[in-house]
Amino acid sequence: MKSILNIGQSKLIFVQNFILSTSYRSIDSLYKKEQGKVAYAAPSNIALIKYWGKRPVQLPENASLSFTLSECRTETSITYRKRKDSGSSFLVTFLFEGAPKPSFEPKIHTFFDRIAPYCLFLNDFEFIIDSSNTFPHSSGIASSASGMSALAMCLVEIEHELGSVLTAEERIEKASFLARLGSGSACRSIEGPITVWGKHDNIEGSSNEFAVPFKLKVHSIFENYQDTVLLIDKGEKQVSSTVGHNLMHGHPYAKARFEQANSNLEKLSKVIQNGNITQFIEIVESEALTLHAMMMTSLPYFVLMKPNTLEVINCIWNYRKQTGVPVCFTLDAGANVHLLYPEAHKKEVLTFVETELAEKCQNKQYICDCLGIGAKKM
Ligand code: 2P0
Repeated sequence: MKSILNIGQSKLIFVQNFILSTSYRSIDSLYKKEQGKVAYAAPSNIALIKYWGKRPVQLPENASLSFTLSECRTETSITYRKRKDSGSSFLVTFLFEGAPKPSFEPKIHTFFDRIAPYCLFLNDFEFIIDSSNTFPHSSGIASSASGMSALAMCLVEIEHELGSVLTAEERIEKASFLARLGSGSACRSIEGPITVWGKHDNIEGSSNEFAVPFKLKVHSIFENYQDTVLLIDKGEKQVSSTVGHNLMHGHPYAKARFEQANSNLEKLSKVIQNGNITQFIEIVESEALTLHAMMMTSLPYFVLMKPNTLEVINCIWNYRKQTGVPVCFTLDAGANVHLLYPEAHKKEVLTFVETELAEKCQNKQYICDCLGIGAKKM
């Protein structure tokens, strides 16, 4: 992407792939506003073709494809005010649900350091970031995707208010680019209902640097597709995703895995168009188990599934065999199970969840979600 960023009235900066060609920093009078407040809600997403393995900085080893969710969201507002003196350090206060959470500020500083070359205003303003999630605390649902995408949308909006001349389309692309630098999978939460991140020959416009919406035909069976998230274990994971990704360096199956993911994405892309649900189930469940197989075969090896993860998987397989209802599962980097099914089967699947699966969830908790359209201004 090539565009011109105009922070202020007269200075134009060429941006190629969001990398600025000059180290120009804005001066006081050039900003259109001195203070303001922006707010965005951004959802979580669930990968069907998994991203597991990356190169610096946050570039994926294979293309991934995800469903953007709707109900599991982070809502973030940023209040910004011009500083009297621009400094080399950032001035950020982070609030979680309205209360100060200084423990999160180092993460924000790391993120700001990384995106500073693309957001020239960061040192000239002070920021109060207030964030909250619509899903329960420590549910095992990663808030990094929704959190980083909401934050990225807010920052791009601030840049817009300050005078950036990026078009609406370019702003979305830039938000995905920035979100990726915060957390890889976050770039897939900006848009919906299906997005692809990572260069893939069969997906036009796909890029390693930001996610793009899946623009090919989507079969009606996938409209409003349901995701019931079964909260199997809400404890802290023993191994973070970042550590897990890094264990793919030198992993004995890495090369084959990256090729397999790209090939599965191509197959899934056809299935999304033709609605072949049997193939959909096969690809999606195989991807989930392969992700965990990569964890179990890395060094050090680790297991994120819990006994009830396997119990639930077996229940799903039995139920599908007995009833023919096309319900399948996928897994994130954790013990929770995402139950995926067409909206037409919602009633019977929720009965199945209540009667057989809820008791295998921690505190019988599960979250009903479905496909969504991505980040929204609040
Ligand atoms: C994914 N996951 O495609 C894969 C599948 C989890 C399982 O991307 O280090 O939080 O911030 O880039 O995005 C989780 O890893 O990792 C993840 P970083 P991220 O959704």
